[in-house]
Amino acid sequence: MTEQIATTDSRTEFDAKAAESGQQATERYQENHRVEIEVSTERVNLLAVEVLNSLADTIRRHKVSYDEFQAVKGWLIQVGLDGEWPLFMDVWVEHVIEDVATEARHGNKGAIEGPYYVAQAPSLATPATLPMRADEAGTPLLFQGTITTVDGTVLPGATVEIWHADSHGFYSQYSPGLPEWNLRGTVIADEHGRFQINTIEPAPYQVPTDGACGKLIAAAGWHAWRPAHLHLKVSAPGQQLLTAQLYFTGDRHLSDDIASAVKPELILSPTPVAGGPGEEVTYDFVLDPISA
Ligand code: MBD
Ligand code: FE
Repeated sequence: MTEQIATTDSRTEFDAKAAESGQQATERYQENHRVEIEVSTERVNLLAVEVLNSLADTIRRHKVSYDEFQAVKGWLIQVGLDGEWPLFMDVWVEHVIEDVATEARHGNKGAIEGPYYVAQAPSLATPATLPMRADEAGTPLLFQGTITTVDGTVLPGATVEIWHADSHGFYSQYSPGLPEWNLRGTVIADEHGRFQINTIEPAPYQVPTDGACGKLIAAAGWHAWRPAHLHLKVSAPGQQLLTAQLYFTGDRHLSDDIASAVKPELILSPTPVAGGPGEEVTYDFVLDPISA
């Protein structure tokens, strides 16, 4: 008389589907990033006219056909159905926004946030070990450094939010089968502004090939890869939030990141830990003050 109720999701990260991570990223945007801003009629008119005019120029110059127009319409609809607008915007547009937003900074270079940030990851004192599976694969990495202002003052209690893919290139909360906070944490620096984070080295990330963005990539003959990276948000009272990514020397996609987000100042060169299995690297963050 007892009914069997399947309560377990037996899928693994390798069963990740574009539409599933897309739907997650879309929901996350709607929860955390939705902004209501006042933009003047003049500015909306200026920007919308300029964007539409450059589209018109391309259509006329290359004599885009009716069939091509209808195909693009169908593709745009599919981007939405797959929930891939966050992915599309962050891969192909955010890098320019980030450059413009941070051009006046004197401290650390930043990089795009991307679609997979989750706020409120578990808070960890330094020295910290990120939440990970008991048998988490990958080269152990000790990532450490100091957080200062542009004039060299250390920032005790500064916060380093860190999130990254696992050694197969999957992010927790966007691929099935991973513990909720796997490889995500909020690390609080000590009284000298120092942090130590034990984690594993992520794998390069491939944009899902089975969704609308993947279809564009294949149709255009591009590759779908980002170099391996750590994502970071570094903050302290009175300082501007730094959103950054750090990459690894020797990665084959440093020079052709599909998201155009690599900067030379953001490349790490870890060295083997003496007598240990993993690698270590020191990288110091310099934050710009919030301007008065
Ligand atoms: C990522 O992990 C990422 O960092 C960006 C920018 C886009 C897609 C996936
Ligand atoms: Fe990423």
